[in-house]
Amino acid sequence: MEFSGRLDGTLPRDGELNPTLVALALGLDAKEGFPSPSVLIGRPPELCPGCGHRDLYSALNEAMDQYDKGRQKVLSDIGCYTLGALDPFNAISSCVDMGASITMAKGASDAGMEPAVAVIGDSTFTHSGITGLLDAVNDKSPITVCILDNDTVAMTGGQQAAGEGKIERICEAVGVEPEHIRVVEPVRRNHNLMVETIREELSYKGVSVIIARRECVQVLLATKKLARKNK
Ligand SMILES: Cc1ncc(C[n+]2csc(CCOP(=O)(O)OP(=O)(O)O)c2C)c(N)n1
Ligand code: SF4
Repeated sequence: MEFSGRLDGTLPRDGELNPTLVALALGLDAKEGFPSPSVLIGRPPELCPGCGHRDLYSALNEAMDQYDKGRQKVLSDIGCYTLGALDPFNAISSCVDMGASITMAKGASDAGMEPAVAVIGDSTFTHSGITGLLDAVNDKSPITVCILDNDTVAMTGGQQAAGEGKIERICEAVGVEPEHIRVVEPVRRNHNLMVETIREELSYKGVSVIIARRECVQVLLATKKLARKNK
């Protein structure tokens, strides 16, 4: 049998595969960006229904409403929460690498952006966000860091998060003042409370951390399913 792919040059040897590259490799017309656009409806990825990231972004957007949208950017990172860059939220403006959100927010703050906000997942924070937070604390930079703590590494399949049960203590250990480490539960009924909390911390001229903590819905469902199976 004959195989085509990366080795014979049908596909590029490096980088991610996307629908256009796959369409071209299959000999389909990729001009429309996707094979057979007449039978397939574009379905951009989105946060799961019920995901806590949704509630945090709704509150963050409302809290940020009072600032100039053209000038104001929310720096973010890679994880499920990156989907907050898309409709209907359009809440974040960057995703560079794991941990860049905090250092970018600090840099933006140094350059005069106010408020400077970073959004980062709990696993990304423990991977390489802590050093940026320490830097911001040392420089007393006025930044607000939202740590979206869903108790897992959701985007890569639900592995155990390295910072489980330790996020507040880590923030305190690098020097964030305890009264500016705020924990919220991102659920719809807490919307107004979250908006208020975020607004308070956006106006604080120092480092603040808002931890939005609610378990990933998919992990919760999988755990429940497993528990039922093992009964
Ligand atoms: C250096 C590096 N290692 C691993 C990955 C793969 N990766 C993508 S997102 C992610 C973590 C996401 O977890 P979290 O920040 O908790 O966000 P969640 O998906 O749970 O919302 C990882 C490990 C990566 N993008 N870069
Ligand atoms: S897998 Fe979990 S964290 Fe990711 S979008 Fe779905 S509910 Fe949210």
